[in-house]
Amino acid sequence: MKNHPQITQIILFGLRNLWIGSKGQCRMKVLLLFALLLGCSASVGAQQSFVETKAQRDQRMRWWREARFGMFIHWGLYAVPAGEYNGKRSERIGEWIMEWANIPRAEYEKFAGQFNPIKFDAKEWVRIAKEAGMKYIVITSKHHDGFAIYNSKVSNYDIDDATPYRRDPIKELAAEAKKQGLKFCFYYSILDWHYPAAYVDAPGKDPSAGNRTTKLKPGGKAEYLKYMKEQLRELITTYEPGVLWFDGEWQEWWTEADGKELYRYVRSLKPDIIINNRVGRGRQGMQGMSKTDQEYAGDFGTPEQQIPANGLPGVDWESCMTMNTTWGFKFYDDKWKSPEVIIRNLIDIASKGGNYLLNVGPTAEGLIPAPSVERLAAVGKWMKVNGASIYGTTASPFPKQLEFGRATSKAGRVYLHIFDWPADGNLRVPAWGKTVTKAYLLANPKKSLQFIEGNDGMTVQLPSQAVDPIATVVVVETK
Ligand code: JFZ
Repeated sequence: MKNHPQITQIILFGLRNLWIGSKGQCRMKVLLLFALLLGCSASVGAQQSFVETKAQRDQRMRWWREARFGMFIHWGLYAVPAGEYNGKRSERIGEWIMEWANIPRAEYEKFAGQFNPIKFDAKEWVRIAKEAGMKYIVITSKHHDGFAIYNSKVSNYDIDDATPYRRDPIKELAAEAKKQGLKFCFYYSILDWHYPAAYVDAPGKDPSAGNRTTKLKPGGKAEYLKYMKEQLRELITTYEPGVLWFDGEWQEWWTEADGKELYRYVRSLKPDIIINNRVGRGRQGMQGMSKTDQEYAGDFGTPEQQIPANGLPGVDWESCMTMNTTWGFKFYDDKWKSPEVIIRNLIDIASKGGNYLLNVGPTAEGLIPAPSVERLAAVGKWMKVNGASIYGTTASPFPKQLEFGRATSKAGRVYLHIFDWPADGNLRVPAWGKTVTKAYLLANPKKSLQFIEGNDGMTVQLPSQAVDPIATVVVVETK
């Protein structure tokens, strides 16, 4: 609301003239009018508190756009069964076990007694993320199962009250993230399988088990909204998260108006916070983008387990992905993506102007699984050399997908990510309307590469062998 102060000034000016030019009873009327206008403008301000100028929005989104790479952490009671219940396993995701194994609430609650993450080490978790080159952490404060992984004062169903651990690991994690320079953020599920007013109405299902959708008993919605807001207030005021990443919004009882209202509420508690589009009803399926970004609540789109083919110019978005096939820990899921796939995903996403939120699912003991740690170390090794081609970059300047790999841009330069090394060592780069002044390998900036510019592009002479077979980065400086 940039115009807001100006409008107020104009109104005040008008009122001053009215005041000067009036007497007695008339002055009373002016006073009344003044009070009325004041009330109006205040309520407009509150209602539209999330309306901001482009410059204000750019400022708020700045760290997030520059970061490009974050760690998603799915950690909760589902790490106890770890994908197996009464001998039953599933191809489905681990944090949905209360749904796919049809576990009644009272049974699921018992996992709390076995959740004792004595090996949790906040410093180590943050170190793993930081070493990978990640700039922020988004952790599940409460997933669909309703269990709070932080110390919630408005619930006993949380790690501090209901588990033998009797501590708040999130306090330590938030503090450690801040210490090591990473932004600390929360996931929060609107869908809640544990809330008393929620029940399942589906054939063959326990009414208190998990389900894709739940219903709320009469009067339950107002009660639940109050509870949710109290938890969100705790999360925001205690841990000062940079992002609130909502989920579970596809419930039929959750409306776009609810989403807008929740968005405003969260922003009112922390004006510079960033909120994903799953707060409202604007998300279109798993591609995750809002139908139109002006109309729907939320600051960024959330493609899940996928990368939009052509990126989404002018829209902020973040692809969240797993490293195996589950978000929450499953002890038998060994379908790990290779470091090559993960690194190239990061590059692909950056080349399309998005962020990459890469998931880990720690165990009930508090450990990030070793295969995840290994892969993150490999990403970190690549990022140490090539991070400049990812952080603070914007999408590829080329109108068509490059044949040899991907590209990102920054003021005065383009980064070329070579996936397929040219057999003859000559990298053909299509023209993009800029005059090239210099080319070199990001891994070796002191040594310039020869290049020839033609009408339809340039050819860069590369070493005969790939410097990094996963992705070698060539920097091209332009006028
Ligand atoms: C959601 C969660 O359900 C999932 O557990 C995980 O947290 C992921 C990051 O986000 O994934 C979805 C989102 C939407 C649907 C299903 C799973 N849906 O609409 O059916």
